[in-house]
Amino acid sequence: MTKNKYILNWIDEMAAMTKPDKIVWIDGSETQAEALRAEACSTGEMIKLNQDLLPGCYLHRTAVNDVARVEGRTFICTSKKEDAGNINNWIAPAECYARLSKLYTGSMKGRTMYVIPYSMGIVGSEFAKYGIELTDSIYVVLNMLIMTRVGNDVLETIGDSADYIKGLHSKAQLDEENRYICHFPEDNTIWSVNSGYGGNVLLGKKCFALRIASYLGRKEGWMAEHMLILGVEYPNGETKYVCAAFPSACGKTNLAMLIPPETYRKKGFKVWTVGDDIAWLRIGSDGRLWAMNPENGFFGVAPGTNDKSNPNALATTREGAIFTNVCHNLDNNSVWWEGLDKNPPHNALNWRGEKWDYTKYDKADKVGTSGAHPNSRFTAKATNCPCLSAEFNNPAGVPVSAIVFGGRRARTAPLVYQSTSWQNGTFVGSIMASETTAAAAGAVGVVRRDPMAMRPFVGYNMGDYWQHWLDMGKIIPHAPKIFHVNWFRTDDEGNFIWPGFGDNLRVLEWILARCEDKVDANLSPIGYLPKPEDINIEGLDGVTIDTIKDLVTVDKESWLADIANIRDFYALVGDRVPAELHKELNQLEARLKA
Ligand code: GTP
Ligand code: SPV
Ligand code: MN
Repeated sequence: MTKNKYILNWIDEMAAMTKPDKIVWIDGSETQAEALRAEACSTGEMIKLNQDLLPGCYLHRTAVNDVARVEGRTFICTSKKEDAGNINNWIAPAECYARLSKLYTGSMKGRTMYVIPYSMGIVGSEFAKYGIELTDSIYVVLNMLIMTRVGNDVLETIGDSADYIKGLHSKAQLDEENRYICHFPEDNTIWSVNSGYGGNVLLGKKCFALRIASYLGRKEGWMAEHMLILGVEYPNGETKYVCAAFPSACGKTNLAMLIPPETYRKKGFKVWTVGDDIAWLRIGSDGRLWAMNPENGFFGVAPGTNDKSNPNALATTREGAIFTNVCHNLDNNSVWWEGLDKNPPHNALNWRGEKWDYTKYDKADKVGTSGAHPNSRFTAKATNCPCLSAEFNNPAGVPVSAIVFGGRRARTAPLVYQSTSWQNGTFVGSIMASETTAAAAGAVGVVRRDPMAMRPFVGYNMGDYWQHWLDMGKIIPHAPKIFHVNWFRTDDEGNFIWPGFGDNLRVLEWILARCEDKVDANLSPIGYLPKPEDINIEGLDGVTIDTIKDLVTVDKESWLADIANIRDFYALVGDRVPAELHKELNQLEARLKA
């Protein structure tokens, strides 16, 4: 434990409000974790799966009304409303503390309060940051044990300091109407109440490592981004690193763990995973930008994960994993989800825990008829991942050659293009858009602007965030090049044109060749497009040079229609949109009209 007065006083205060029956400190030991798993199984909170098929694996179901992040109930509570900006929901801090205190009062009665000291990053390293999460959920404890670095060494490293993020979580009554995910960046505090789901309650992840960290990054001169980090190892043994920001459920985990196509494997290409969701970026003493993954595990989308699409992710989940809201196969006490294989279990419970009839599956009503919820997830240890980078535990991270933005766009965005400068790349990030997914509550498939894939995760004013990007560009001596990709263009029948997954390496190869000036490109109104013959299609079935030509065409009409939408969005972000970005937008429009 600890003698730290700030920590002890804060826990006393929180316990006086929530009134738990007892307080248990999580020490990161396997003995304690195993006892908690047993307790969760005895109450039905978790189900122990077939230990021959899935050793150390468990199933958990959340409440039916609590299956995704709730952006409408997520708040940035800065003293001034304009510091949170128009894109974030805002409540004045004093009012928010008062409102939530009522909900927390007595919310842990009859329950245990667990104290989880955790680190984002390698404990004791220069770039690590620490948090303590108080929670009344064993499920949260067990997930945090996988997703972060937990234990007494964290308390020792915090020492007497007040420098840690104070996180309070209570499931309370899981009342949807009173669900709040609130951030107080000026107080290093996160309060979450009435949810038990993923990003709402694993406070180290989106709440700390993105919302609070982005705020700290702006103050301290670094960046916290919704980005995967991967290394491409060339046949000569050299490895180049790429960071990519795609919105939730748009392919970060898949790209981070990609398996090179056969022709690339034969030549000796390998891809290594450093992170699949969050990157903390800092300028190294060598003048390059370095990326570190603050997490210790993966909280990945289950549906669609299979032996072909992502065998590395599947392998990662075969031991010590927690599955949330997937389908329970009662014949062998294992798990299943849509897209795992073509054999849905006949004797199974759906994600709600009801008897499931796979013959009733209806694509038009996935939530109502699927075995696994579309946003069902696995929580798995990074160290299980067969393609985990040797640099995963390097506290400094890895040097970044390219930053890639991307989203789901059925039409407008081409397969890949390169920005013309850091400023133009920041603009490209700021105008990103994507069709919404099941990762957040609300309608699915609606195009919305999602700058840098950070719309739900920026802990301050979006305009100031863009200004921070521009400012960083001015002080990184050897900045990465910035690109945009879209794996999701569809034909008239709605089928994806680009095969995606492992074949995305073909696009990464072009991107990295551009970073080293090894390949030419065509300058278009939106930026540099590949010459179609420079995308390697060797060994690809059904993709010809004409397919690539089609994928890299820029339809001026749909881009001009987008410009109007971007203008509206900039207006919504408001008067802190940097003048440079307005200028970039006007120039883009002029080029498209020329
Ligand atoms: P979060 O964990 O929510 O941040 O999501 P993520 O960005 O890590 O997304 P993930 O890799 O889990 O992919 C989500 C969905 O996109 C899955 O259903 C995948 O099958 C699908 N997907 C990923 N990559 C591709 C691709 O290259 N092409 C196509 N067509 N689908 C893809
Ligand atoms: C996302 O929604 O981007 C996720 C899952 O990575 S959650 O942890 O719920 O935010
Ligand atoms: Mn994510």
